[in-house]
Amino acid sequence: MAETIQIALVGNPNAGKSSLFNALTGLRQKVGNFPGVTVDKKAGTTRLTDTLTARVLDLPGAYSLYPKSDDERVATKVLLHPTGKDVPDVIVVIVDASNLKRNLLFASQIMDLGKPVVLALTMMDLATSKGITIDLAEMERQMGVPVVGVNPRKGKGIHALRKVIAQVAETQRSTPPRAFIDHTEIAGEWLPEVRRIAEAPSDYAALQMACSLPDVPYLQAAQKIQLLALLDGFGFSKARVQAAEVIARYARIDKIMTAAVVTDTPAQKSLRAERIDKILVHPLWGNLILLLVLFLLFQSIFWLAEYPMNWVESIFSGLSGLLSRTLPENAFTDLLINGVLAGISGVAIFIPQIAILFGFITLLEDTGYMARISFLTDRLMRSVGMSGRSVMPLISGMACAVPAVMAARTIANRKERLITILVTPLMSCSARLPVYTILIGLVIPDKSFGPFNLQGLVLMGLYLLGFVGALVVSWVLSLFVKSDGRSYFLLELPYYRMPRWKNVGTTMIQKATVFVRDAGKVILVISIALWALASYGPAPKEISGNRYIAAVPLEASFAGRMGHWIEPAIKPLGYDWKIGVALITSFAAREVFVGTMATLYSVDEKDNARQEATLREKMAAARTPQGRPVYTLATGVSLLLFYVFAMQCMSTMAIVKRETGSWLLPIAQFLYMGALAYASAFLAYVLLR
Ligand SMILES: Nc1nc2c(ncn2[C@@H]2O[C@H](COP(=O)(O)OP(=O)(O)OP(=O)(O)O)[C@@H](O)[C@H]2O)c(=O)[nH]1
Ligand SMILES: [Mg+2]
Repeated sequence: MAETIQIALVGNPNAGKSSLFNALTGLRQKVGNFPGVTVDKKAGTTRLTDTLTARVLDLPGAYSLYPKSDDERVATKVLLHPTGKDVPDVIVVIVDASNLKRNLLFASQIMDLGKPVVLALTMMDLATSKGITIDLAEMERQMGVPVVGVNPRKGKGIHALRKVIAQVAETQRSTPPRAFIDHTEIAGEWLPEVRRIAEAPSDYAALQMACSLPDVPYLQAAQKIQLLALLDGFGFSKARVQAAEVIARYARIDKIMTAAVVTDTPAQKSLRAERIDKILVHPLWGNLILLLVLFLLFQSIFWLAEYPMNWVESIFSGLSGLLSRTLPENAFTDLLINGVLAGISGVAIFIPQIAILFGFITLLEDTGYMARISFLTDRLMRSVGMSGRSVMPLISGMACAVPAVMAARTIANRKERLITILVTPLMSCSARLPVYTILIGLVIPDKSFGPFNLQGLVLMGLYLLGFVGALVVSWVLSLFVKSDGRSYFLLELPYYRMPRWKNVGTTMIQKATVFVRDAGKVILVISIALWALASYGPAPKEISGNRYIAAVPLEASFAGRMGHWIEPAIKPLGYDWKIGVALITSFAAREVFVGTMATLYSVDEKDNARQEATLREKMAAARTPQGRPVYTLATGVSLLLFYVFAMQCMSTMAIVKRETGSWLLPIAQFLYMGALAYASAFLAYVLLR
């Protein structure tokens, strides 16, 4: 049987760790061109040789062994914890060759922990175009650990890396003969004593521990007390030791670079990037371009998606027609067509739009533009109590709030992080898109003014509204949440890179599939339940014997009664009882609204000629008992606003609980968003009626 070792991929943010992880394991961990893409650890396996396999751990990026934010903490925990299932046998440090000096700082700290280390140099292509030549053999001699050049984007050097890792694992040869710097010199006489008490595996591990006290999770309280007293006696100053450490490391790194690195002509590539950035992060032009980019995004969600959406729509209505003609007429057929198929088709239609949305976001991330957006908006964000770091969570909230809330881990300041988590679900996520589209199609005329399509503009308006809502709420919260010190915003602007079109394509397909699968599961369950609730109802008093009867009119069914039950609460917003049912079911997830509507209208009209009409046609034809259209401008806008603001997503609440450790925040979020939703929907209905 093959032996299995454990390897950890660590390094600075945006150095290519996840790309390398994907190249090694064949998995598809998210990759993007900005620091802080990965915020949690992820494991995969790779075969190193015929007899050796490895469990590979992809980790969030970190700048040093002294973590400042939660994502960095995930990485350093794996490096420093002496026990646990993630303890690596070999550490692979990913070093960005185009940013060698800063990357080597972290690498040298890791080497001094005393574990077998391999350096994998990525971005060699970028370094070359910046005029940097690295002598890998000399580098290896100088560093005292194996150095391998790789390009995970192109799959180059991966085989060599596997072999080196296997050799290191088998011979343990790469524990460097001596430490990178002289720790006794920068520390003090306390070092051996600290090492003994803390049972640290190396001098540097002991020094690192001393500088991190009392925040060292794997030490016992008694050890900590002993250590603190000891250090106190020696007049230990953390700031002085850390400064001395960095100076000593850079001094040696400078020597190594003089020996192994040649830099000629000033970099063409970086000059070009600077010129582009002069415009793209310019206070005026930069913001105008940003607006234009967002505008194109929303217009194209309508333009590009229109045809594929029509195809999907006609496929499903054709299928439903075919099934109802060929299958025998019984309750099962009814369930299949009016419950399941109707519910699924309701969401499936939105696959093209969701794919386009994800494609666009991937493009922004892949090219490096996303980091520019956070740079541009830092001032705005700061003025409302967040920081430029909050922009990445907010923008990825346009796709889905669940990963977005996790992305807030990169925010080191606690206050800014909490506020960001609280307001991120206000960003319009892809699950709202189906609701927006169907309601916009119903109540907003399909008119164009020159290049502007009215429906596209309204859609953009809804997204902007969510964003503005997030800013306003953040500002209000910042008055209440206590701050733990001033924060500063440091973000590297990554190089511009050509997007990898294959990545954009696969992300579109993958995300659309996940959306259909996840939404499909919920909708399947809910639409079956709903079909039963909508098709059956309590028996009227005059029929005795049977307690429930089938084929009641929809209004008299269980679902109908449920809708009527909450009608008093939603009447002031202009909603009828069918919308009421959809509101209730979509508290599980927003897109369920469309599935519910599809099932309700399908059950309601199963015996008449409109059976094969699309959901939108059925909704457009819906009338109140007084004979007026249900979906007027007032009702439509009111409902749109409700969906902009309401927290209708169990998954988001669960993830907020996990990230903050208590139910307090998700409940607060649910309440404030609900109040905002109800108030704005009410106002819109009253004003537009
Ligand atoms: N030119 C070039 N680009 C690369 C190379 N390796 C990775 N990239 C690109 O670098 C960017 C960052 O890659 P990731 O794999 O997401 O980096 P990461 O280290 O996981 O980043 P975080 O998770 O944010 O810490 C992506 O745009 C990759 O396509 C390389 O060798 N050359
Ligand atoms: Mg990553």
